[in-house]
Amino acid sequence: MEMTERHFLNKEISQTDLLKSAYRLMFTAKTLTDLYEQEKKITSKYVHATSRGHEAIQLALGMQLLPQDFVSPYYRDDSILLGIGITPYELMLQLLAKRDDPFSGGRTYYSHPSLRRDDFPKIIHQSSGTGMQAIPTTGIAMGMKYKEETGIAEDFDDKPIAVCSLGDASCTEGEVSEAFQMAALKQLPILYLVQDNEWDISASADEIRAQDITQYMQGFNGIETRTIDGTDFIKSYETVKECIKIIREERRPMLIHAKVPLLNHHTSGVRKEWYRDDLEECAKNDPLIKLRNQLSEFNIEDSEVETIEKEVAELVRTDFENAVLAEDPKPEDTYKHDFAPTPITEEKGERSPSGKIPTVMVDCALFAIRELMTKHPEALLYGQDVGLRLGGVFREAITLAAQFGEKRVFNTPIQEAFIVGSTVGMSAVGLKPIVEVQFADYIWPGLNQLFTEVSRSYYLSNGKWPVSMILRVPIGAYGSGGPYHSSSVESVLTNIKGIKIAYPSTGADLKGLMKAAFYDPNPVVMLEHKGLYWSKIEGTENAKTIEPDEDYIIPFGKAREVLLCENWQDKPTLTIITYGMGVYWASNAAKEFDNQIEIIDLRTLAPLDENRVFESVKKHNRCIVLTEEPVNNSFAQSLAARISDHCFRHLDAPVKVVGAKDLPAIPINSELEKEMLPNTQKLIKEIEQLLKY
Ligand SMILES: Cc1ncc(C[n+]2csc(CCOP(=O)(O)OP(=O)(O)O)c2C)c(N)n1
Ligand SMILES: [Mg+2]
Repeated sequence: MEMTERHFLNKEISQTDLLKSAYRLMFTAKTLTDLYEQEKKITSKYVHATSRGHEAIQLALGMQLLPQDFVSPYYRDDSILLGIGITPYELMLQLLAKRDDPFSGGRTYYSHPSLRRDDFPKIIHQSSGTGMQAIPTTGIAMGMKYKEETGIAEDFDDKPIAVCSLGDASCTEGEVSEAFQMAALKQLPILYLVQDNEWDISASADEIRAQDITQYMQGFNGIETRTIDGTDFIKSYETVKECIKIIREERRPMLIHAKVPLLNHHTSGVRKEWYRDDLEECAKNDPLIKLRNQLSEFNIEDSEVETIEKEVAELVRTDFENAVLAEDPKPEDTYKHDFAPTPITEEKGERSPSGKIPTVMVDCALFAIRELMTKHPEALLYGQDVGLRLGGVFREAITLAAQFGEKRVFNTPIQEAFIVGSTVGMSAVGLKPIVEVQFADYIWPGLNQLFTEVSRSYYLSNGKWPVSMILRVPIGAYGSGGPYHSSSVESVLTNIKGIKIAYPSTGADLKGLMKAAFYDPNPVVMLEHKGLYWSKIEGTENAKTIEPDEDYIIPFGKAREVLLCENWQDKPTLTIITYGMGVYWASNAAKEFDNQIEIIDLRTLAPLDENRVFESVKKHNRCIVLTEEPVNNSFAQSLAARISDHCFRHLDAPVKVVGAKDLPAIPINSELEKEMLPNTQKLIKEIEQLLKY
């Protein structure tokens, strides 16, 4: 079977051959479902769901996709996978989480594909979060359109499309409507396929939605909808064909609402006999029986059908036996593909070119992005208010839209989830998205995408889909910003594995790290302290630096020595490990002491320059970890624990964490704000105490 079913795409195929191919695949899907049931003991070690009932529309889609297309199937879409040419053996390698599982190497569940093969449609990493594929996949379509509009698209005879498959219940999720909004607004080349089985595990349609997807779509101007019986293969095939043609040629979004019955369990773990009372009714709508009848109508001999069935049964059985015998991943495989290797490993270029006057930090970032966008047509910037009129609420993107045009620098709606998650798709089509959320306080709606999709893509696709993006996040308290414009969020971010995090404290570091972030194949969050942007706060003058030259670049994971303490003779000394605004509290406090303080600026929180930290602690035997965040359960506290662990024998005092008070928010009143946050004076007291210890 393998490739033959796909190859007809390149040829004229007769209706009967098409139906026979479809039947072979549909019978394969059923045989797999039956086998998984029979072999429950083996196959239910890991949870799985199958497409039974949904096969006709899924095959109709899978069989018509081209290698330049992208498709995002969800966990019920094993027939889409069969339709694009994935073999039962490959499917079962994932079912059993084997080492050669082509999607994830045994890391993720059945029918959670990711694929990057030349002659197959492409599949980015698929998570289990229902509906969460909508934003990344819409990001793919946005990337395709961007490439076409800026003249950097590949030259295909048939223009590529993106396809996003969704269950009906997932369409009630907020993130899905963010994706629809953007597809409609930007008229993106995407097909949404909604398979409506009227079930949301055990919740029925009347419990969870006020309208079906066809009605819902009427609120999205410019997404044309087709509502069909998704159990009829011929009808499904024709509808998919029509939609794909429109999208390829007219570059606009379409949605197919396919009504289907769910014939199998929700998943192997949530079984139909526990709660379903509609199974008999649903069985009347079995797509396989319908297709079998259509074969007869097209005068395909029973004997031919029986041969197909026999061949499929044999293939599935042998594939299963072989898959069971296939090797498991090795323990050492666990560690592969946490991050894609970055080419940036050394500091290069000129940090302080002569003849220049100091530049504020916000402009160092701006100039870094301007240089990058000049050099790289694949670089683009989007977020709220970054466009032509304002250039960002901190004017951090000012002039960029004027210089590079509104295709490359544009405003988005207030959709943090879309801003963050769309980068997965943009990166998959070879772009370098630089995006931003307006304030760290508003990263939360985007956090789901950052965690569920962005951070795990590379690891769970077993190294196939790194997400190269930069997320700029203005952060920190500055001049009575109040509870929703002051927060620090690094402890939450540093708990997300699979992303890198920079937190520079000077213009030169911001520029050098922005460059490194750009060339890094992994996702990077740039935390940019608002209080340092213009060096307006007393004592932060040194955040303003000479702007480094264009080639200047700083590798991640290299701390900066802000103040070295040498030859202190017999006085007690200590080192302050800090970042962001802490660098200035520490620098100003150090002036009150006579060569007793060393200051290390981490510059990047992930990766972390542990060695430099430990070296400094071992040299001075006393250490403060200084942060703007509330202390308990913070990044700083966990770093302090690591320091204690590694430097225990060298310590003359417990590692002290100095930070904000443990309260839910930073109050707006300036006296309350001052009470809550650390500052130079408070730090001086802590230093005095620790030096006396
Ligand atoms: C965000 C999220 N919440 C909850 C779940 C648990 N869950 C898995 S499948 C499912 C029902 C999805 O229904 P639908 O989208 O209609 O797809 P179907 O399974 O019916 O094909 C739920 C609630 C999840 N995977 N993701
Ligand atoms: Mg459903």
